[in-house]
Amino acid sequence: MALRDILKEILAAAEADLKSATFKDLEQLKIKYLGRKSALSLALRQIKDLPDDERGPLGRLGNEIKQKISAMLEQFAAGQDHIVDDLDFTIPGIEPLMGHLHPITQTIGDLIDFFAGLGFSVAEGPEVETEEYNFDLLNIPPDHPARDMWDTFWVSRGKDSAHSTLLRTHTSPVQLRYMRESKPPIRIIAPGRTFRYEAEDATHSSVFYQLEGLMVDKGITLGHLKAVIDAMVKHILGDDVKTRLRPSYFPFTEPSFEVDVWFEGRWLELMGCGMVNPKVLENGGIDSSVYTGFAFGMGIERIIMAKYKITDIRNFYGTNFDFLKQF
Ligand code: FA5
Repeated sequence: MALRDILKEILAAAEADLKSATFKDLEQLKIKYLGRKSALSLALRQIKDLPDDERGPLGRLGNEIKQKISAMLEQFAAGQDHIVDDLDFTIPGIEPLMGHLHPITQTIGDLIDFFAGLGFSVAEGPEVETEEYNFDLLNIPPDHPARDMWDTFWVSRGKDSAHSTLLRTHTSPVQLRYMRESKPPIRIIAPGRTFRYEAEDATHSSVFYQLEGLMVDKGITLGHLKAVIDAMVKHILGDDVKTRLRPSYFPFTEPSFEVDVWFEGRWLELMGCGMVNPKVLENGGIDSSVYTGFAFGMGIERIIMAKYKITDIRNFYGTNFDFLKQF
């Protein structure tokens, strides 16, 4: 076959191949038509041996065909339709990293479920609280030394304690907010964030969570308080946990106690508790000659620390994924 016809056939074959090609054939077609060992390259090599009068026209034709095929391949490569045709968007990609609830949130959820089983519902109060609710109504007047214990972050100073605000130092103000809105029998828990201006260390954070509990009814005694706390602590820490009830003082309970748990060779304070001071019941609009009640306020991080043997509370507020991933 004459060289001219061979060249024309190569072009026709390239056009036909490209018509039925898909994107993944591109590399093979480049090799087939433009590669060093392609029919086109062989033909072009033969041209230089032709007599002078044929070499010129055939050389030009050969180059034109080569450029045409290159242009066709480039155009084909640029055709996005072919690329999209070949992509399967339903193939699963790299598995995304799944997050989960923070251990504090998990524990609050667990405690809400536990207390729901005992007939307690959940109450809430504001994190920016008035001085009146955080202190006065809880029987902590302005000159009371207990205020030093709960040195705090003030937000605004108003004309009186009802108009001065602070970041609440404990969840106990929720007791008053709830009592003033409802009548006994009362059975609530109030989990939430609390704030104290204090030096941080392995067991103290200036932002931490408490879970408040309040039960008010006729005939509530210290026995009820002990039974509820015992059941809660065993629910979280297991039946073998070693705890102690230690006499203490809070202006809003009488008598008052602290509950400690044995942790890493020492007693770790878990919560304060006691029988609601009659003055506080009256401040909540409840007749203290008819009703009695108990209350407690537990540090949520502390009970998680005891459960998982976490020795530094600051882990809860960091972004150390090795720590957080374990829960
Ligand atoms: C109170 O806050 C009382 N409102 C508790 C209470 C409620 C007593 C109802 C009686 C009746 P206290 O300051 O002891 O008490 O704090 C209670 C618990 O919060 C502590 O036992 C501890 O578990 C936790 N806690 C206190 N301060 C911190 C802190 N800086 N970081 C982490 N946890 C803390």
